[in-house]
Amino acid sequence: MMTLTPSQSVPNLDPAIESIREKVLAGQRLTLDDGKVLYETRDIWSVIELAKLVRDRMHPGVAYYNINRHLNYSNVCALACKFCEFARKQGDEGAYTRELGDIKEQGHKALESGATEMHIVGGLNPYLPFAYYTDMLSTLREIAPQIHLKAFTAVELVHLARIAKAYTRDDPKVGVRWVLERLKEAGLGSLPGGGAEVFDERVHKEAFKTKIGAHEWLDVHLVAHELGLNTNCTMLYGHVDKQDERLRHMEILRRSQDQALHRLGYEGDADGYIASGIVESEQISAPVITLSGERAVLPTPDGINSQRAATVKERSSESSDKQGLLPDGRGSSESDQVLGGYYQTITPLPFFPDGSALENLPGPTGLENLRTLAITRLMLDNFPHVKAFWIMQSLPMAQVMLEAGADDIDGTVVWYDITKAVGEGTHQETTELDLKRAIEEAGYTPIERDTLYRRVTRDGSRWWVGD
Ligand code: V47
Repeated sequence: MMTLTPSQSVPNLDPAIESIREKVLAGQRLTLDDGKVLYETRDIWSVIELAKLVRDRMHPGVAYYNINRHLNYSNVCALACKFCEFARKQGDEGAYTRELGDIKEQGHKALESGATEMHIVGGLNPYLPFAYYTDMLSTLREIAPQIHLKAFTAVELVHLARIAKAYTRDDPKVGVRWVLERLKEAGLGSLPGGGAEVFDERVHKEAFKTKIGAHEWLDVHLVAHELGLNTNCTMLYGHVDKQDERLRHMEILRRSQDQALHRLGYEGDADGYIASGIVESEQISAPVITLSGERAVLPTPDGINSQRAATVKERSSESSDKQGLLPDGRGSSESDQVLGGYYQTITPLPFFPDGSALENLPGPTGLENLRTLAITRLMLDNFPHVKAFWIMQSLPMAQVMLEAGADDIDGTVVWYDITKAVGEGTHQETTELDLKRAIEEAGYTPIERDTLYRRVTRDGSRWWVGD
């Protein structure tokens, strides 16, 4: 037998990864035990390589970015989540609430800067009436009808149902539906993914016990999907959470996406892997739907690309593998339809301890961030996109993230008040040139997208969706 000297040996090559590699190549759903292996292996580069393989299969050769503005309308918040450094009580130093005039100005600035999206979130301000929110949206809609308004996290929407007196304990979904319908009429285009944190009762109690829990967060997104609104989601990790709790968070989200995609007509695998012992996901009856295999057709808001779907149908008749396919008759040019109502993207958010009540904790390291991102890409096999939010990672790190599972960088941002990786103050801006340079240098073609991941084309100050 030949013995390898240390310099000839290949470090960190873990045979336990091999069975996972086979599943990934076959586009099969990974189990929570697989996730555990991915977290525990010393061979982090294989984890990253697998995530890149999936990311490249879903988005060959390209990475997305968008030109947007974040707007935090108020930091006054009734809650006191331990991880949050953003919230203030009314009258505290630094507490603010933007007047409608100020919001109008932000709308004009967004318009002038060519932004395609405004991302609007704030604290649970008990002093603002429901009309403030509908006025905010309709004012922005009037100023800039072309700009997509992605606004309000699930916890804000439950708060809005309460202040609008539409909330009932028996079925919170009813009040949330009423609120979302009003906001949609006022111009709401989609929901951001904030406030999910980590879906786990222990973490919830320890870090954000007065905030809504997993059930309510999921219900809000379910109602939004039923109303045809696309939504995003997040995972705020690296505080009091443990790795197995993150994996369960991912399982709950992918089951929730199974449900959304099934409603849109996707077939799936009725015998696919479903983790046991997780109340939130066991209640979901949809089959397992994966989109990470070679033949999967990603959902788009314009319906399924008919040419690609036809190829898929042809191939599917040759094969019994039906994962992630639309049933017959969907996706033909006659039946192309708007396919709203699913999760578009997950943004993993590393915890920043500074200024929070958990400031004694160290926060996650760079390798932990890359590993968690890669595992997120691998576990969330039915999420079309994984986003690198450079504000919380830095732009150089966001570039590295494109190699480890991310396919999208959010965005030009301009002002951001919640938390940030580098720099002081709320001015957090990068240019389109910097985003494109970061993407190109990583070996991808940059594609400017709108909020719904449609290609944006520009001619001077004009922009439109499509080529
Ligand atoms: O909801 C709060 C998190 C979120 C801290 O959907 C913290 O497209 C780290 O949700 N350290 C806001 N994170 C950001 C967010 C987001 C960002 C970009 C894109 C999208 C999208 C969503 O930040 C909050 C909370 O989960 N957060 N405090 C902290 N100390």
